[in-house]
Amino acid sequence: VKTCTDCTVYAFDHISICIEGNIACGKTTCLKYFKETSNIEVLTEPISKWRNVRGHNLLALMYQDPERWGLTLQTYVQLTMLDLHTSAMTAPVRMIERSIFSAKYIFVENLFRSGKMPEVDFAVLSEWFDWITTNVSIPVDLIVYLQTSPHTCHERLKQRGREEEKVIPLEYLESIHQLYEDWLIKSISVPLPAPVLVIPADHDLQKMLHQFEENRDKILAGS
Ligand code: DCM
Ligand code: MG
Repeated sequence: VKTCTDCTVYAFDHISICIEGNIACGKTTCLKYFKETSNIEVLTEPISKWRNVRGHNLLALMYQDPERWGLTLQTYVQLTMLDLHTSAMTAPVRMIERSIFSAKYIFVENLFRSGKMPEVDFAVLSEWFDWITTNVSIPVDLIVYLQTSPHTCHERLKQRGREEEKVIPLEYLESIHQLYEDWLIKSISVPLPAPVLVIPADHDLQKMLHQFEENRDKILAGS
């Protein structure tokens, strides 16, 4: 392992993997498994920041009134994800929960398409996103898609019982699912930043851990 302090040089022989999937699909379980069984850097979604921006719970505000707070949350999500992607790597392999890409292509897109985000808000977020992805290098080598049915996610969401998410109906998870499928499976409408490895994720924990084990070399090689 090289211990180089020059990040631009360092980044080239490093691997970044994004774990993608619907809300409560099992991303955290996947990240936890790899964190515990390998020597990689694991970056989880900065949800604690979204729940506490200088004392404001922006995630809760967004779920209570998406028309009013969608832009505010997604602007902050974009900033915090950019911060994750551009932070100096602490190991040769990095695994990130979601990405700045899914924030835009899935969550912002969903707010807009469902009529909960005014077109001008969508335009401003898109301008920011286009500027960032044109001017900042965000290397992604592999996307791991934990593919679930919306129904499974709905059950897991109820089980984990995150307060802000109690208002999420099955239809919301169905819309998010559809956007994920269009992006990562059908590859329509928006570009793919990296190749996709699909892992069926409706199974119980034991089977999921087994599948992570089976795919571990492929995943950690970023291919
Ligand atoms: N979330 C959001 N917008 C994003 C990313 C995430 O509204 N761009 C929300 C969806 C979930 C929570 O944050 O309520 C993340 O939880 P999970 O990792 O299980 O999807
Ligand atoms: Mg999570």
